[in-house]
Amino acid sequence: MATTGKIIKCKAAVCWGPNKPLTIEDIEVAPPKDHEVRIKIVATGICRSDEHVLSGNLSNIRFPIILGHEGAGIVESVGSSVTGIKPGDKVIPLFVPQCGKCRCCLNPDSNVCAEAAIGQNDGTILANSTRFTCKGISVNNFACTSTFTEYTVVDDFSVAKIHDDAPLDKVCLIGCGFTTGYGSAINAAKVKPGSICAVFGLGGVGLSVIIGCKVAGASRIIGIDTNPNKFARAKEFGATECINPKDYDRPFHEVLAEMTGGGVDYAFEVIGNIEVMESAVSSTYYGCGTTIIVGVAPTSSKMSFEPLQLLSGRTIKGATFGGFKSKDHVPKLVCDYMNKKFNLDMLITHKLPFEKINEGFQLLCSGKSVRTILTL
Ligand code: CND
Ligand code: ZN
Ligand code: ZN
Repeated sequence: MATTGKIIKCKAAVCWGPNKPLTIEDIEVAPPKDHEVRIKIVATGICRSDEHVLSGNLSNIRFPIILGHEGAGIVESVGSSVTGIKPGDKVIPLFVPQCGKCRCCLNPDSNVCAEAAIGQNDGTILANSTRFTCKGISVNNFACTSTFTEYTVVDDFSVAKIHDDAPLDKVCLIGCGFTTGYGSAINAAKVKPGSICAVFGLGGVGLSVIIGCKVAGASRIIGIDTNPNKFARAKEFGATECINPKDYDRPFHEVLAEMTGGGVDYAFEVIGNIEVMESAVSSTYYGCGTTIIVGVAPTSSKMSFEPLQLLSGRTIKGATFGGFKSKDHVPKLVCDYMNKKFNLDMLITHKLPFEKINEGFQLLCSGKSVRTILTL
């Protein structure tokens, strides 16, 4: 391509610090180095985890930064030593990389990657540097991906090649929301047929948990949200009933215990709220209930529970990206979507041009949207 090996000037939404609107800036994107891939982003979703950074909930972030971790695009150029990916390929950047070599990658029971620690904690990856510059200032990378930009550069272990015919404005949700929720039910919880599930939080990730619970054959899926406007869509996805904790003036786990003969088999926290996490644990059946923490809680916050709650057989666990090994599974999930094994189109409530990104965040914060897709 004409741009290969050159700096690309393009637009990006730069986050200069917490509690400030994103600003669309002219940035420069350096060419990919060894083992790196430069991607033209075509579509990206807005996930609550991006908003957690904007609102200052995640304090280990270095600014300025380009957020976004749920995108899809087309490879513009590749650095030396990159194999299996070439210019023109459709790809999904992976916020959980899969290097294939680290202790996590080599363990079939883990899906995180030791390489991600570099990117997530200090705002860089790419050999501890960044390829973004704005007004002469170097701008950090977010979650190994940074999709709120026309062009991004990622490591080759942080990108999956997908089917040539994949609709990028839909399958971008396989880059986070859909996969995170769906996998939390089928991989992390391993929901059993006939079981009772409770899903706390009915946003894009929570609705995807419902898809997974339904596929796994749960007999009851109880959707829980403080915003009753979320209930109709949750029922379309497969929730058998929906309830609002605000409608009760007693501990919510007591309400769920009464409804379910003592507690649910699986409780999913898909909000990022410590009190809800504690309530979710208490809502599970004492003898065998499992709680899956999916929501991202503020940095350094702590949840508490009585150890006795675990001695009777409860389990508490968490999952990132739904427990899927990213490079292996993202291409397959894209094909499954194209073969209509599941439908994620209903997660998309809004579409906006990239320049209206702040409007997209307002729709999320006001509870009006599930997923807004930005097109670039
Ligand atoms: P979104 O904000 O769309 O959904 C959250 C839902 O929770 C909304 O419908 C709210 O109305 C509801 N809610 C808020 N407070 C309460 C409450 N106290 N009780 C009941 N309901 C409430 O968020 P999302 O679906 O995009 O993301 C959900 C969480 O998942 C969020 O914390 C995000 O950061 C996290 C996440 C995790 C991962 C992972 O890999 N584990 C990846 N991406 C996002
Ligand atoms: Zn996400
Ligand atoms: Zn690894």
